[in-house]
Amino acid sequence: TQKKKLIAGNWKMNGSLQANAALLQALRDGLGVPGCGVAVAVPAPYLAQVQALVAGSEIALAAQDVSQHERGAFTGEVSVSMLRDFGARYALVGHSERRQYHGETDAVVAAKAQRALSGGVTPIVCVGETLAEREAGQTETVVKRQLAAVIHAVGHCVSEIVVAYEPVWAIGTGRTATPEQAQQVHAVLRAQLAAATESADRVLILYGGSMNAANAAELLAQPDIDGGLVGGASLKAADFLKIIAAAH
Ligand code: G2H
Repeated sequence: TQKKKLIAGNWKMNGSLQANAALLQALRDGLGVPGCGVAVAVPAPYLAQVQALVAGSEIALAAQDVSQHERGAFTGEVSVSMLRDFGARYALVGHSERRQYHGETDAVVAAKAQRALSGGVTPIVCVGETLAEREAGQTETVVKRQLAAVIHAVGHCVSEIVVAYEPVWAIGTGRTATPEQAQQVHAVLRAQLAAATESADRVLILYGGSMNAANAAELLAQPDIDGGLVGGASLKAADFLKIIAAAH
């Protein structure tokens, strides 16, 4: 495909004022003119800091979550208009850690994706099966169910979302899906998108789960893998830059 790939770092709950400044400086120094889109998903308290650190660069700002509500009595939540105030272009939605540890259901994830879109922030919708689900042969059923909820909620805006396939058993475990395993699921997701929009080819489907400098190129060479959502390896500038360089 000719479309520009996207490499998004997901810092998760890591970082500090000092570490963020050093990481962004190293990224900016090494980035040049990237052949792909680049984003960093940072903890909410650092949005303002990182907005300033990426200003004038090719690096886009992303949040790791967004509330499904517009405003009001939702203690601890961050709204899409708040993200917009700090220049966030993307928000992760439904990361497996949110689903697993914070009880986010398909319905909540779908509502968040819809809220992000209507507030002008592109949701990066994460889907993926657990090891037990894969071993039970349910991979396709699970990811299709997760994506279907979002497609239903966003209606004709489906071509504006980004999807990230993250097999839960590959997250932070050092165990990556093989390029063939990942491609197989990406093709299923592409077909599901194609049934909902004529622009399915334009939708970026990222792979996430222990993507690193050594395995990125072969994953990104698959026809339906349009980029990466990178956790651990996005915290080291040299590794993240290598992954970016592998995305053309
Ligand atoms: C999957 C990924 C980034 P890691 O969660 O979202 O993390 O690359 O550390 O597996």
